[in-house]
Amino acid sequence: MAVRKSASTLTPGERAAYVTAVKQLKAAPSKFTPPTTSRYDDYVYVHMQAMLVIKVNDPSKPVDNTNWTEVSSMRMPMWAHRCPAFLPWHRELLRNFEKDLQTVSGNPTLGIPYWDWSVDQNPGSIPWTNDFMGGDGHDGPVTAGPFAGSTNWKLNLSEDNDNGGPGLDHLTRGFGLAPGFNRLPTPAEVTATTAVAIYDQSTWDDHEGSATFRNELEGWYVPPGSTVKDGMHNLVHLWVGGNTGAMLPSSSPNDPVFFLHHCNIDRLWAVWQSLQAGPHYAPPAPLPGEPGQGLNEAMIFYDPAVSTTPPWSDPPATPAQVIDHRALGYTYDTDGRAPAINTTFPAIGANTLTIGPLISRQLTITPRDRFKRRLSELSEE
Ligand SMILES: [Cu+2]
Repeated sequence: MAVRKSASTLTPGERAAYVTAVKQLKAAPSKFTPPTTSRYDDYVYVHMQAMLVIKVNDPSKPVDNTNWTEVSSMRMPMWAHRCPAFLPWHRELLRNFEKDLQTVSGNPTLGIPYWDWSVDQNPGSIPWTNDFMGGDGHDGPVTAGPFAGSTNWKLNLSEDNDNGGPGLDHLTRGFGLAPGFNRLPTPAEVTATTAVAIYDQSTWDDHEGSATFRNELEGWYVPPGSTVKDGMHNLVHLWVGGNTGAMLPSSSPNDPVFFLHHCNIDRLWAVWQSLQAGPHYAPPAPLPGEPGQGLNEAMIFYDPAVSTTPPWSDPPATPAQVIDHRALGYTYDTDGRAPAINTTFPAIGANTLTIGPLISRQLTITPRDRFKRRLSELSEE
């Protein structure tokens, strides 16, 4: 059983062991057919396939930045984002990533650490130290730490932020530089999000008026009066990525902090389950035209048109199979601990579902980039 701990509580030895395991995964062979450059890159590839429709130029060769083309900048229908499966899909991704880390490190209890960004907000502290994730790039290359520069950490598969198509070969960040996304989520916002009783509900997407747990945790619903336009999960991607960073496009798992961020998102799903009566996932039945979303429906992790083997050998998990994280072989150091409730925060809209009249979709391309592209595309139809 792996214990997933707060990154802020790891010892220097635990930080070093985690970095070593991640780098071992970057040196391990791909399991896709055709292969990517490494097992780590398989996770980048799974995430890219979930957001874009891509084509492999030459299937007889490995898939890297010289061998793929963007067919569509937004996969529709969605597999993993702006939809109910957002939480179980990323849970399954992280579970397999963790199992791979355990295999390459020979440590069956290795757990992905989580970055509690509502608490650990200092850009000079954990997770950003030079013995762990490294630091800021100020809208440019990360210059320190184990993942700085393409010789230490090469991005073999990456998407350009603005144009689709291949991106940079090195890690970039821009803490807080995207206009309007200059801060991280607060403890009060975590409290408000976990107070929302309903997991998800029609319209089951990224509707800005849909105050469900999944939509608020993903970051599309933002309570009235907030100082940011996107919250929680989206806001963290945008804060780390800035205007041009690796955390913005579909290839965001290229930044190793992706897994620490999503580990915290996964933990908050577990915290929410301990607070709310449930149901802890919805919809119970498949959604017409939206594959991979029903409680007992297999989620989708790759496109058979570009890969002839799945990314991992398990039969594809359903949301129902991953609701209980302990049954998957890991716990959080916060399991069973009463979460801190911020009593000073007016829980605006918590426990109520407000879906406004169908909003007119706006055409606005900002550094929010991928995160808003679907709305802009819909308005063009
Ligand atoms: Cu994602």
